[in-house]
Amino acid sequence: MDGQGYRSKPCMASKRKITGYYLWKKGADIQMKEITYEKMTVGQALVRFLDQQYVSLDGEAEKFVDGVFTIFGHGIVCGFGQALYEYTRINSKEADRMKVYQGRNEQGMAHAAAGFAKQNNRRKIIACASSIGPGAANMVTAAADATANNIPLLLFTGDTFATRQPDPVLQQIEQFHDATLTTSDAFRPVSRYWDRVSRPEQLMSAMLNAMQVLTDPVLTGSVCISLPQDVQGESYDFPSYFFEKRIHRITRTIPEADEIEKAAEILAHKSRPLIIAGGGVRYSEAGSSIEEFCDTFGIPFAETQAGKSAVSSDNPWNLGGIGVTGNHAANKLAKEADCIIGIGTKLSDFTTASKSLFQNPDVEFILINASKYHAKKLDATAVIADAKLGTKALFAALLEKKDTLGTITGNLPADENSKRMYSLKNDVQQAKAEWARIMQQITSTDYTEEGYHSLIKAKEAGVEEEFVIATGGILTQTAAIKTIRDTIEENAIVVGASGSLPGDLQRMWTTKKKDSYHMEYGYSCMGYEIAAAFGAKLAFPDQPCYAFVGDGAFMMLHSEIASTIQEKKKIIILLFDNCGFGCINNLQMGNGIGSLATMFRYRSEESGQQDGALIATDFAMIGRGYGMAGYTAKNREELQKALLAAKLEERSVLIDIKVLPKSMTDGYGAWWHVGIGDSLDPDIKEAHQRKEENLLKARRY
Ligand SMILES: Cc1ncc(C[n+]2csc(CCOP(=O)(O)OP(=O)(O)O)c2C)c(N)n1
Repeated sequence: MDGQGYRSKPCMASKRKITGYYLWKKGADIQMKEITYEKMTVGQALVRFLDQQYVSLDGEAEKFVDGVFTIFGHGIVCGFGQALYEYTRINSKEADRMKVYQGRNEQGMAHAAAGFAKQNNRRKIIACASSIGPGAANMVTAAADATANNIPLLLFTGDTFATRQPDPVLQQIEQFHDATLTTSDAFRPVSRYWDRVSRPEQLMSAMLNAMQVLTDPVLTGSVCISLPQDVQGESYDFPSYFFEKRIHRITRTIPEADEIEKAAEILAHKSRPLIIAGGGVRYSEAGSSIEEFCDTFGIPFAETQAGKSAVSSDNPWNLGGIGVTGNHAANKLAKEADCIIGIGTKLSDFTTASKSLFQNPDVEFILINASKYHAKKLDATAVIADAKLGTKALFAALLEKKDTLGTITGNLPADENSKRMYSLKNDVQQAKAEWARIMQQITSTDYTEEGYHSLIKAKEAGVEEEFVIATGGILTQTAAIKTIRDTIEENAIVVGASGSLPGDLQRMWTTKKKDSYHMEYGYSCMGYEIAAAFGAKLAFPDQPCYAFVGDGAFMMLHSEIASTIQEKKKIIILLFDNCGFGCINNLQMGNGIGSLATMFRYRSEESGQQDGALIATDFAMIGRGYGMAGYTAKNREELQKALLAAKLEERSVLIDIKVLPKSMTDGYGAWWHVGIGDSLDPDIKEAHQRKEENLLKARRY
């Protein structure tokens, strides 16, 4: 609403609808506007408010709240649930009316909502509503996940009675030292905004604050609004202006001229710069600005997990994934770079190789980020700005200095200094060619009884032979990924989060279509994959959606398969079964520790330990049990056939891919800092010493 207003007391003309006056200041004039107050419950007011929220980025307004995901239970089904029931029926003729989705597990449904928001580049959400107690507690993990990834997630937790009259209610914890504590309080540390609506009138400020946080590019994450169940059903005279259509503008922070000048001055004197494109590039839709920047100045760029697919892999300056899960080309150039320009990245330990990646003694950092917190990391020269506006401003400032630059190329005339740029171009091409050669090698190997060498060296003796006997699988994970990339649609959205797959995909996956790579690697939460693939499919029903998931993560959470069937939204689950928590087994054994509780083995009667035979699971049958099409692939041909058949299926599909343990990619020139202690065991001692040596190379902050 424009102008500033205040309201007079409502006159109690009618029991249901009452009117009052709103004094409206427009310029110098004071205008009087009649306003209506409507008596309704908190639940009814909330639903009506949600349906009137819109967002706009660069001027285009779109509806923000697509619907509500819920698993009803006590504390949510009567107040809010009743309101949803009424509202979605009354408005049933409207094309964009809010929908109600049925979850199967509260964590799963909240991940699906986060996947939906991420795939919509944070411009559309599905709110989630849970019952009190365990229903709410189940969403805590998903709340943390969304906050770590800066994804808007709006959660309503049903809560105990504000009046406390029936306490203790079913599922109430009852903390003796603090009567105000309930399960909803567990969301405080994982939410960007937290509130409890203990009186009906608090709903208004709570929801306005919630919207402001959800639509702020810097703050966005989880918002938890706790709704005591009695308050949801209480009535109040809500003013009509609470229900007016609101357009929340997603702001682009404009860079300060002096910050840009400082950054341009540093960059102008560098000859081996490297850009790191993070998630901010995706959300700000800065991909083409980065391309223009890199083409013009001859600067290569690398992708973080969240930044991948903002620019096509075909761009000659795109080196691909960087860091611990990065490839040879990106990590090589990162080590040599004399200037790192981080755009929209929070520089996680995976991106910086635990701050050890940048080894050029002259390296300086320029960080463009809408968040001051992230822009100031690594003691960088900060440009606090939206990724797109910051990149464009730096581009313009650098053009001004074109006569003194060492890296000019593209549309601009070459001069003496441009020789340095040419050497960089050669280096980029060479590094990429070397990585392509490695890729060719690692994707063309299958298991053979003799002469087979796994990429991961630290392993239990004979584990591959055992695996072949247990499952019949002879595929390597790397060959499977190549087969998938070669077979599936170019516009397929691939979703992942945990295990060894994000690493392999960041290194190996190539993208042509914008935003087709959907990786949750801020929290790397097992269980996100399938739920979020469903969310991505709800967001883009016309694009094929694939969930890349390990057997461990599948077993942890796959409940939303049932929701994909219910909504007739086809997803294809690519399940990589290596009979274990593979990446953790690698981490364990790679640090000199023996294999313990990371492979899926029977408990042996002789040893009393879980070191018996590998446990084979028929995951395709589980898929079929849900009503999906289920395929098993034990070699490349079977995998390719299954992928082609999956394309033709109308329903969701699960392909159970039996991939050899230890056949994922290993590190390519980047170290990851994990807390390995000293030990008398020689293997662990050696790992500890390696850590100490690497620590010497790492920056301290
Ligand atoms: C909810 C959750 N619990 C634990 C972890 C720690 N963790 C990360 S990867 C992983 C094992 C994943 O195994 P799997 O899904 O089979 O994938 P693989 O490593 O074999 O490719 C574990 C336990 C996590 N990331 N998320």
